Amino acid sequence: MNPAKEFKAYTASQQKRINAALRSFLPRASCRPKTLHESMRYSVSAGGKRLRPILCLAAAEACGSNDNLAMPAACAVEFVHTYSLIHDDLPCMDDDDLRRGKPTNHKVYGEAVAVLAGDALLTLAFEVISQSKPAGKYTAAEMVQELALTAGSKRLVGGQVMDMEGEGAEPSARQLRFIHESKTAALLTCSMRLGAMAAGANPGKIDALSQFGQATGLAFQIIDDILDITQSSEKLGKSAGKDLATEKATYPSTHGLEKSRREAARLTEQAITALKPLGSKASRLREIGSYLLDRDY
Ligand code: GRG
Repeated sequence: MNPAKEFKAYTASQQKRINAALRSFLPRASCRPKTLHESMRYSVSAGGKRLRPILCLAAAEACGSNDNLAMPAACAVEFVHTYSLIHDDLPCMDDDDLRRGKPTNHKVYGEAVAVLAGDALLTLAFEVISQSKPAGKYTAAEMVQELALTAGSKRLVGGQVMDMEGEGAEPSARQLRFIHESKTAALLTCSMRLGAMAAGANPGKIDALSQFGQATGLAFQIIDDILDITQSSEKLGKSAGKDLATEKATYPSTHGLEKSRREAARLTEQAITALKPLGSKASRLREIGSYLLDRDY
């Protein structure tokens, strides 16, 4: 099999494992109250690249562990991510009606249920990660804390508030970087750290993987903003062209497409260099980093 085909088969097989695990952690759609559980399952199973759980499992593998140990953490991160998408799409936030190629949660279930489905997914994430059985010196409680710090007011939620407050005004380069670090890179970095913690990795490896997560996360956001300009809604499964329509300041709107591509490539190179201490065990992560730079959706 050629390398591109092999990588495609690897991601498809990881997505399949992750989807099965996500389903197993979610309450059944028939469980009372039915509408809420249907709504949670709707957004989780609507699709999505499963990038964060794939990274979490690959980080555990890069630390020499069986990646099954990281599966509860991988699913917890995807639940947090899906909650953030449901809430971000609400009329009081980004107000969108297309996500993962389907109508957004509130368009199907109404705003109140969408808010509550997001709340319940966030809570479920902590129930699931608390079931982790890490291999080495870390405890499940430390993994819970890692996820809580990432999802909280200084990272995910804080980034969202900074983003909202910046609307209509041109954010400085520093502000834009803070928003990208908090809204995007923090959860990718957390995925890496949780995979490493589940594997019982030493601080040197955790640091290397965190650097990879941070740089890849910033590159991921730049590429996301480029795709918003260059791709169709159909291809992306979410509304394209929104940043231009709402005059939102992004890396490409400030620096242009070419400079943005160069910056994403520079960050990806930085991310891959950070993996040096992990040697050949990190080859999947290198492939994922390169794939994310070249992705078209
Ligand atoms: C706490 C409400 C709340 C929001 C936090 C994550 C977030 C901030 C908002 C979601 C919308 C957004 C533009 C986030 C930036 C990160 C990003 C590009 C998310 C999309 O991730 P993909 O492409 O999505 O991995 P899929 O659908 O493939 O999982």
